Amino acid sequence: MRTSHVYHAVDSHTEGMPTRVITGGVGMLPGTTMAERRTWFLEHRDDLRQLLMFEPRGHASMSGAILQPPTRADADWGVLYIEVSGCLPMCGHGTIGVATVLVETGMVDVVEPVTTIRLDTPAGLVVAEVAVQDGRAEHVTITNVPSFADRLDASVEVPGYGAVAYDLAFGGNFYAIVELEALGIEWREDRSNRDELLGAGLAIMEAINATDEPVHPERDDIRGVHHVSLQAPGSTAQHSRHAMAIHPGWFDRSPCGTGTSARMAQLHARGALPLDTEFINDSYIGSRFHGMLIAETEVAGRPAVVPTIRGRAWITGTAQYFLDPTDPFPRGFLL
Ligand code: PYC
Repeated sequence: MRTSHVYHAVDSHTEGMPTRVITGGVGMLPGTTMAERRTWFLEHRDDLRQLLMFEPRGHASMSGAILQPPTRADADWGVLYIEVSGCLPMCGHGTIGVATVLVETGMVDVVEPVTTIRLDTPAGLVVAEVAVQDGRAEHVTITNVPSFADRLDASVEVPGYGAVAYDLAFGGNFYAIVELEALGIEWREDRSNRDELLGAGLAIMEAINATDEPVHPERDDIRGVHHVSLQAPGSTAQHSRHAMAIHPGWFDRSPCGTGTSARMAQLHARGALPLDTEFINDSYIGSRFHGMLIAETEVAGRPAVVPTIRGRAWITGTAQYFLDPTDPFPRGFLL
């Protein structure tokens, strides 16, 4: 065995969606904020993201997080989200996975019944309250960054689908929210038409980005829509189900924490979801997050809300990932 680097990982899944938490081997990234570190990493170390996420160490729907020392005094850990698509500013399932790993490996001081962890993310400070019993992280509630509806009742011309009606909301990433019925696509419990759903989601995000790319009003490093939430028939402001199509071509297995935040911001802007009211969001595979809006706020003068998301994660293993100098795929690959 030969390796030029060893990367230490604790693998987990949050309601079905993997989070490979890199606990060692990367070192401290340059940057005075996690947003700067994200930009630096994308420019200089995208090879490392690909090594850790792509095949043969990962797969086409892989997701993870690199732990860092925080860049702000009020945070316990810094988090850089990595996935097959790039580096998200914020990831809800990833944060629930990170908080579970930090507690169950003793990387934070564990307090029962609730351990509070303050995470420095590229999108801002995110607080995770971990319900702990006998050392086990039972569930995690995150208080996400301010979320807002960017546009309601918008329409975009999508090749093959004509004019598609959508709402667009921000919950740490931008989400286009589309009713599946309006697209004329069936919801199938056996997911046998997943290619059709994915194709529609990718075509919609491409059309929106080409004609009216969203940009965060305070952060021009957060732009573009790479997630389309396809709402199942019967979804309501109390209980929704969706398939989350993600660039470049996969579905979130979890109910998507930032997507749930965006959905709640959309419903609130439509007057359908008041504060302090439970919202249940189910994923494409039927796993569940519980959400709640706890405050109203503003982002660059726009009405916004503060969402919380509750979900569960499980550690699935630990690993050391190697890169042999003769490995012909130092950046991995995707099929
Ligand atoms: O949980 O926020 C989330 C997320 C984003 C992409 C995949 N999961």
